[in-house]
Amino acid sequence: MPIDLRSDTVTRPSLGMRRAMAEAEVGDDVYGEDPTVNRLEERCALLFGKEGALFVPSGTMANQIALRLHTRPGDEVLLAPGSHCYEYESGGMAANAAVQARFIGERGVMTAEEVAAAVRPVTDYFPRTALLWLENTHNVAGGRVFPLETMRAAAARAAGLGLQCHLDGARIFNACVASGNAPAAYGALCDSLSFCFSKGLGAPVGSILLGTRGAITQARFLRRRFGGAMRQVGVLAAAALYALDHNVERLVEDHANAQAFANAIRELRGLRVDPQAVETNLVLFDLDPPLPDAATVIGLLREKGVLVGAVGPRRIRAVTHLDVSRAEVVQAARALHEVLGQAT
Ligand code: TLP
Repeated sequence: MPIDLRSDTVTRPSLGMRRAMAEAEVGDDVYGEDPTVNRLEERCALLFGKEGALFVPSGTMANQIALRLHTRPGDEVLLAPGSHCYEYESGGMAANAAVQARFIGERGVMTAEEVAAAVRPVTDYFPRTALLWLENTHNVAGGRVFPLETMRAAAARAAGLGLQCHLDGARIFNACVASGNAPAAYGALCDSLSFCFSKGLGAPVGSILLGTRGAITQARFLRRRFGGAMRQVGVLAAAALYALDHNVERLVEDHANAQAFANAIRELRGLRVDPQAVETNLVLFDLDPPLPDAATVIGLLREKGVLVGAVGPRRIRAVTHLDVSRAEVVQAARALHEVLGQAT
């Protein structure tokens, strides 16, 4: 088996999780009759202090539904450059919600002042600024944790200006564990929030969307329209419940492993990595010439049984997760030394 650092999405359900899935009590969730799904939705809503929750197949679907909930065609959405819903959802913002993006902030974080400055006056020629979109941790910013006070202030200013606010919390538990903030602290500052079970939490499938009771009723309708209404899906909800019980606190190990990886590669000549910028389980590093580019290094690492991904022509991302140990992370760093011809 290769050491797979491409993403935390690559984790496989553990034996314990598979057992929980096999034993799950199920029913037809389209009739609202799957007791395991109902239990999961209630638990998540409670955990984040929201009225309602909806289990959906993917983080992308949660985001796409959220965009539809909070906007009308032609509206403008304020979001940080590189946000997942803009970059990696196959143009869904435009295709599904028909909205346009306005980028604010830097490395995934925006201030209240930046929000206020970007909201358009109401006229008959500007688009309507409808939604503030937050992402925490921020993927393209290298798993950065959005500082809670800054986030609260940005969201409060947006609310004061009549905007809705959604938090793409695909990796919200990484943010919680790294910062010590409770999930409800994030739930309190936004109108809706989504997070994924299928990343660091180790479940095979599934994300959740949280919001007001009214928003979730509407979201249920949109999920159906997007083809995401599922039947005896308690088998997947059981994996998600298992993940909440067993795989949240252990995220600190992934963060420590990411830190160890960054430290182990930081003295490589021509490679730029900032271990201090590694706050959670993502490590970004850049390769300066004369080092080979990202595609070449990825190919060479693959030959040594190490998988990583490119996020730019000279930028690589390595992600730690519950299927890679400290020893494997150290081995991956050693492989990188070798392929860059700098083994000691
Ligand atoms: N991110 C994936 C890829 O799509 C890039 C990854 O490997 O990191 N929000 C954020 C912040 C995400 O990072 C992702 C997945 C999603 C949403 C979408 O989740 P899924 O893949 O379940 O649709």
